[in-house]
Order: sequence, then C-alpha cells, then structure tokens
Amino acid sequence: SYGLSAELRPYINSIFLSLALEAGLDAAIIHHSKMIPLPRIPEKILRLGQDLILNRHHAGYDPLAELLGEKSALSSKTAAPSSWRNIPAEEALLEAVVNGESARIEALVKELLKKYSPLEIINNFLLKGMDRVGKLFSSQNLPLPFVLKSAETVKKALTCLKPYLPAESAEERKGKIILATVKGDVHDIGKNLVALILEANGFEVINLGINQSVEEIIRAIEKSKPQAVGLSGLLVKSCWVMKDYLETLSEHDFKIPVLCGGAALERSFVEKVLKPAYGGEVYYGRDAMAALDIMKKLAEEEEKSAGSAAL
Ligand code: B12
Repeated sequence: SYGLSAELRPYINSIFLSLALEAGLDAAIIHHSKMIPLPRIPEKILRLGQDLILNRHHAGYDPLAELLGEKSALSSKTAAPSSWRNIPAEEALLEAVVNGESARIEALVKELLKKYSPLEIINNFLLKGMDRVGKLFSSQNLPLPFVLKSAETVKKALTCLKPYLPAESAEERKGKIILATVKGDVHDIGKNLVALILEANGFEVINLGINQSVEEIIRAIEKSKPQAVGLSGLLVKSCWVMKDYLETLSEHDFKIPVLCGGAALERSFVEKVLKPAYGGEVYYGRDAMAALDIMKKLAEEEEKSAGSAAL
C-alpha cells in the first residue's frame, strides 16, 4: 500500500491481512493499532479493496481509481468514533463496547442511568456487546488486541456503574466469598461482574484476581474464613485446573462450598467431573445471577443452622 494516501493505507493493509489469513497465513508482524477489523470496514471499500488486491479489474472498472475517489468519504467516516456520533445512547454504548471505544463511556453510562437500572445496562448493553465481540473473535473477524480494547471498555463501564448499585453496611453483610480466576487464565470480566452483583446484594467479596494458584486460594481461605470460594475460568483447560484445585482442597480437608463458573464450563462437567473430586459442595454458576442465588441459599442455610444451634 506504500504510496497510497494515509486514509486508504490502513484499509488496504487490513483487507490484505484478512485475505492472507483466509489463504492460510499462520503469523504476521503487524502494527495492530494500524489495523481495522473487517466488520468496521465500509462494505464498498471492502469490495473495492479485495478487487484491487486480487487484481479483479476490467474495462470500465478500476478498483484503485474508485478507491481514490472514496478517500474523502473515508476520512469523514472514521473521524468520529461511533459512540460520539449522533445516535441514541443505547446504540452508542453497544457500539462503544464492540469497537472498544472507552473515551465517552462515563457520559454514556450516566445518560442511560436516567432510563435504565444498572443491571439492565449490564445485561442489555455491556454483555450483549461483549457477546458480539466474542462472535467476531471466534469467526476470526476481530483480532485479539481489539478484544482487549472491548474488555477494557466493559471494565470502565462497570467501574462507572459501581457507585449506582445499592451498597449495604458491614453489619448487614450476608456472607463472604473469595473469588479467583484459576492459574493460566487471564479472563476476569465475568468474575468481576459476579463480584459486582454479589457486593450490590450485601455480600463481602474478596477478589483475588486472575491467574491464582490453589496455594494462594488456600492462604486466602485461612486468612479470611469466607462462607464460599468462587472459581472462574474461560478456557477449556481451566475446567481441568478447577478439578485439580478441588482435589487439593479435599487433600487439605476443606469442606467449604465451591462455586465454579465461566463460559467454558458446563453443568454436566460440574456434575460428572468436579463434584466427585471434592468432599464439600460444588455448585455450577451459569452467570452472575446464578452465583447470587447460590450465595443467598448458603446464607439462608447458615442462618437456619445458627438458629437451630441456639435452641
Ligand atoms: C474478552 C476475551 C478475552 C480478553 C480477556 C480480557 C479480560 N480482562 O477478561 C483477552 C483479549 C485478554 C483474551 C485472551 C485470550 N483468550 Co479470550 N475471550 C474473550 C471473550 C471474547 C469474551 C469473554 C468475556 O469477557 N465474556 C463476558 C463475560 C461477562 O462472560 P463470562 O466470562 O462467561 O462470565 C459470565 C459467566 O460465565 C459466569 N461466570 C464467570 N466466572 C464465574 C465465576 C463464578 C464463581 C460463577 C458462579 C460464575 C461465573 O458469570 C459471568 C457473568 O454472567 C471470549 C469469547 C466468549 N464468547 O466467551 C474469548 C475466549 C474465552 N478466549 C479464548 C481464547 C482462546 C483466548 C486466548 C488463548 C487467545 C490467544 N490466542 O492468546 C487468550 C487467553 C489468555 C489466557 N491465558 O487466559 C477462547 C477460549 C477457548 C477455549 N474454549 O478454551 C474464547 C471462548 C474465544 C473463542 N471462541 O475462541 N480473551
């Protein structure tokens, strides 16, 4: 693309990369900030770019000449991120997540809080946007650095929402849980969402973070004496790491209830593999609301047994 205008070059290079990937490219040295994910390339530019690279021209059709004619349209199209354009805040937040644009996230969240509850914003815009990102990533239409940008945008939105979720005082706390993403796994959006929902409902959360070893978790249990432990993992291999952790906890005679969650985990795996590996209770938490239901149930049981012990 050398020699083309600064507006056109990133488009041509990105289209070239996508065609190379399609043709079997395994690795490339690229500057990711200069790449544009395919779904963000206007349809006409995409078609012209592909025709130019694949040499599909004929008498009366010169994709290069047509592309050069699109130059000014391109600079105005890309000038403003989608969340800044004059579109409803609902659409802008969803697009901001998909496009990983965090600059105006706080203003958008505040705007939407006039109409929606924090939970509605999380479910209808943040999670929906992340779901779209997941699909684009899976179909190889969104490179990893862009997924990270979207993840950071969601994190920023969750931070903005936190003060708007009801907080309960320490005396009203219903119980304590330790949350951790298992070793070898860096995904934490879902775990942090679980933390947010539990905190908003009166539970104390000790969020250990990502990449946590079972030894670190054991140290935290001994120090903080929680009612439960929550393990998160999004990679298939993390499900097996959870099994190892449960076995280690059993070897150390722990009986503390363990909640397991994350997109790669299935209820049948929890029933067939995780439960038999542990001497205490193992619960499958499909999402943050399921985690809340389990914690409420554990709190109720604890209250009941405290009541009967007092009689
Ligand atoms: C964002 C993302 C990333 C970001 C993570 C940023 C961050 N800070 O979290 C980055 C870019 C870093 C990333 C990296 C990688 N990723 Co990734 N990533 C994703 C993506 C697109 C979205 C995940 C997400 O945040 N979802 C939104 C949240 C809200 O949902 P959730 O996590 O499932 O959480 C909900 C429930 O599961 C549950 N839950 C979660 N935790 C817990 C815990 C408890 C206790 C309970 C009860 C419930 C619970 O409640 C949550 C809220 O409702 C997924 C695709 C997908 N569809 O899942 C791929 C995905 C998980 N990634 C994948 C891969 C392959 C990778 C990489 C290996 C890529 C690479 N080549 O390097 C690396 C892994 C690095 C590592 N060692 O972990 C694969 C995993 C494949 C597999 N099955 O093993 C996926 C599925 C994409 C795919 N289809 O290929 N990724």
